[in-house]
Amino acid sequence: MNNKLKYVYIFLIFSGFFLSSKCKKDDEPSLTPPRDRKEQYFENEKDSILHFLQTHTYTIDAENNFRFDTLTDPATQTALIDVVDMVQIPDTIAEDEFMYDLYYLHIASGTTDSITTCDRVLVGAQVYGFDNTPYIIKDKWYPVWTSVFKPIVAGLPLHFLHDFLPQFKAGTYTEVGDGSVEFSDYGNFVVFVPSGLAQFNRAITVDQNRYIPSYTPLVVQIKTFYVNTDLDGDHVPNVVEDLNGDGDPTNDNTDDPDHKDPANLPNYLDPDDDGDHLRTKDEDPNGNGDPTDDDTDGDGIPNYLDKDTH
Ligand SMILES: [Ca+2]
Ligand SMILES: [Ca+2]
Ligand SMILES: [Ca+2]
Ligand SMILES: [Ca+2]
Repeated sequence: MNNKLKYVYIFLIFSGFFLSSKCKKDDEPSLTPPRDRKEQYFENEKDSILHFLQTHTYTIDAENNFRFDTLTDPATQTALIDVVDMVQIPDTIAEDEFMYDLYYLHIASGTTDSITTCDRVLVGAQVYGFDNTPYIIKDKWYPVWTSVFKPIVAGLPLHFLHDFLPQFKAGTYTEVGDGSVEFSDYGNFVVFVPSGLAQFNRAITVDQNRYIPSYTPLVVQIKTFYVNTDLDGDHVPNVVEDLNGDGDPTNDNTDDPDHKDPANLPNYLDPDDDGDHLRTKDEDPNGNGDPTDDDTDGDGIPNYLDKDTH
């Protein structure tokens, strides 16, 4: 090794050393291991959620917004605990599996289209701390899209909504002249969410730099304004494009079953499902608007999924 090379070599070793020691220092906070999920729920959150429901009452205002307040007169006020329902939701991340008690207030079921696990839903969302801190600005019910199969609302992962949203229907809307719409008759519910079913150890920014802190249960209100039941517009509903029926439309791809082409879209986003260059909605010889009931060669596979039949 000549001197010049040696110098470069030593420089690289040292700069590498300094870089790695610097990185280590910067990364240190994230090296704190996350808390034990089961302990966090049973020791820090389960009782406090129950206590919150026992000691708070609520109102629903003219805009169907949920507000909670301290229960001061049990003779005239309704305690939340007396009106909520509860479902048990498994923790799918912890090694030692356990169940969360997920309490929710059913306000309205919705009136129009049913929601399936394969759809995308336009929701309004409000998120509060149990101390009434709003994490999304109050009265700002701007609609956000979420997939039911991978529900993330305003940056907050809420996977339990996968099984929850299909209990509700969408609403109706009217155009109000300035290009915006007003929603009514939608599904509406409030969930009292343990942090393990939401942000857990992450602090999440949701609205104008408001931070949802880690390890705190949340009050989440959801309104199901609108549902898109046919995302690729091919006249086959998203839920019917879930061919293996596992509730997830992202893993069904007729013209690329072995996932060889990353650019090939799964059926729920693919307007030509069998890749025969005739659009699915046009593989409808009986012309009834439903491509699923046309099987020209009688082989049990509808034309829109049958590459050799149009
Ligand atoms: Ca599927
Ligand atoms: Ca399709
Ligand atoms: Ca047809
Ligand atoms: Ca075909």
